[in-house]
Amino acid sequence: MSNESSAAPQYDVVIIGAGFSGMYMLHRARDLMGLSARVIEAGDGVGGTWYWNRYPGARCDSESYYYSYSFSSELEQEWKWSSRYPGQPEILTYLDHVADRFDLRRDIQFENTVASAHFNDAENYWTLGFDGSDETVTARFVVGAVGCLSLRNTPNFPGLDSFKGDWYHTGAWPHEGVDFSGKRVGLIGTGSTGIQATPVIAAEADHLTIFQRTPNFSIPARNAPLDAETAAEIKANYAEIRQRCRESGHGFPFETIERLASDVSDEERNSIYEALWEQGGFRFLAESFSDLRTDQEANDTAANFIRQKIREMVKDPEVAEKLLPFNHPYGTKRPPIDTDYYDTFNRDNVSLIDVRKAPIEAITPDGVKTADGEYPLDVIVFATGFDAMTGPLLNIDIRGAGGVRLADVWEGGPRTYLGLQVAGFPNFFTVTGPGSPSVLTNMPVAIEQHVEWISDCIAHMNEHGLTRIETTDEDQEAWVQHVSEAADETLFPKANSWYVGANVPGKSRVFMPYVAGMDVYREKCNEVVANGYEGFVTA
Ligand code: NA7
Repeated sequence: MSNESSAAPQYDVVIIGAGFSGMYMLHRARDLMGLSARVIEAGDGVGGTWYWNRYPGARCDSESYYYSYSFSSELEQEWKWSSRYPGQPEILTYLDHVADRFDLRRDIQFENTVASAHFNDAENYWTLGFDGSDETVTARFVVGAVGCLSLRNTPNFPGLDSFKGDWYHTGAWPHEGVDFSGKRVGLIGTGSTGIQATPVIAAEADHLTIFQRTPNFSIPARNAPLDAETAAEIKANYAEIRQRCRESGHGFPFETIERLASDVSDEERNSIYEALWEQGGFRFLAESFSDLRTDQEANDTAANFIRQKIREMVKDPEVAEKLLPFNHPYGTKRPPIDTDYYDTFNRDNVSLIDVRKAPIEAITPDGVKTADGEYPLDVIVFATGFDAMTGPLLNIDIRGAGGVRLADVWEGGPRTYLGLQVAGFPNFFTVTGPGSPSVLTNMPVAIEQHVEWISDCIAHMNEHGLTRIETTDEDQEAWVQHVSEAADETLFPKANSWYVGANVPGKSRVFMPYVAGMDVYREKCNEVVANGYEGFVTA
């Protein structure tokens, strides 16, 4: 690949990834701004996360009516969601519909994986190269819409190659599905994915063995069909619902609660938790008390409530004990929500293995070997998550001004200004990058804000005849510091979560998302613009 060409770049904008972010970015750049734009996508269809994660039980933990685009009122009025939480197939059908409705596919290059992105410092454009091809694409601007959870984390257990059965990572599930009937299945990982997959696999398999390293706090989802009356009410009030999402701290249309856990009696607190437990979903965290993620004692009240529920739901006290979370405050790892997760441990064909006590040592030809035994299996499912937030970008050989490698700049953890740009990488924007509220938010809300900010920035540059925009080291360092201080005011850093990169051996421990809230962040981004793109240098 060459960086030397002085021909005009082929595109105004090249977008990496055709998920929620990339699709909207394409629509804005091409249809609303009249720019030449191209999306490069590794898969053979749109959908990003929802294209790859086809595992049994895959479902969104945000409710369908607000886990969707808000940019087109026609789209939101015409689309019909079937249930409270949309399943993966339905979300993918929705995204396929969006691709067709806005005629996006003609500008998406499928089955191409971006391997490199190099900046031409003299002429201010990027050249992108692909895996297994000599083809290159050039663009004035690059938008990394690569997703936060798209680079799979498959632990490097010795012997995996020798396994005689089949193994799968939930994040690259076969399109034709997997038949578990009559099979002895092993599932490694009890994050949101493992918790969703467990009941569905258990119902089909001959036997399911779950290998758990860390028990989690899971809240019932209470999924149900979305009845016609509720759907009509949502549609009638969509403008207000969207407004509430945009103005909220986490992109949800929930009620803002100012009450502290210590403001109420034990009895009242318990009945608040009980009512939210019955309602199901993220409201348990969002609408109970405002200090659950900042005050350990407050957190303990919620954690103890959930532990008691687990004890009540799981009949075998020894199994229940193993399922009790013990090493992180509630809500400091991504809180899962579930359908019948704990009940599944009452089935005869399910066993739970604690691999914290006796770690997995190897995969053998016949199954999984831990420090205290071997478990014969026909199928192994890795629900072991992702190299989150930084992984998908670092998986590309990104070189900025002067050939500086992103991998070197981020060696000690991600450094960004607003999660939108990295100093030394002009004209390269990231959607929901580290340093922005991102994964702590209902994602479409964070995505739309970023895509709109980036589009407006490019429009501003075009209006003013500018060809280069880059943040400064100084502004970036101040932002990195602020992101870190914001996290330190909370309980988040206490957990070994993927938010801090703890799930990937050797990854620098840095709290990556910005915790202060989408509302605060949105205001900051608006201020940056009002102050003439403060923190950026343009030319
Ligand atoms: P997560 O939340 O990262 O969960 C991965 C699970 O896999 C978690 O229980 C891990 O245990 C476990 N894991 C990872 N590596 C190992 C090894 N080496 N041995 C045993 N167990 C291991 O990923 P998910 O796919 O569930 O969820 C990702 C996000 O998708 C989710 O947060 C939502 O935002 C949607 P650990 O907790 O690290 O001890």
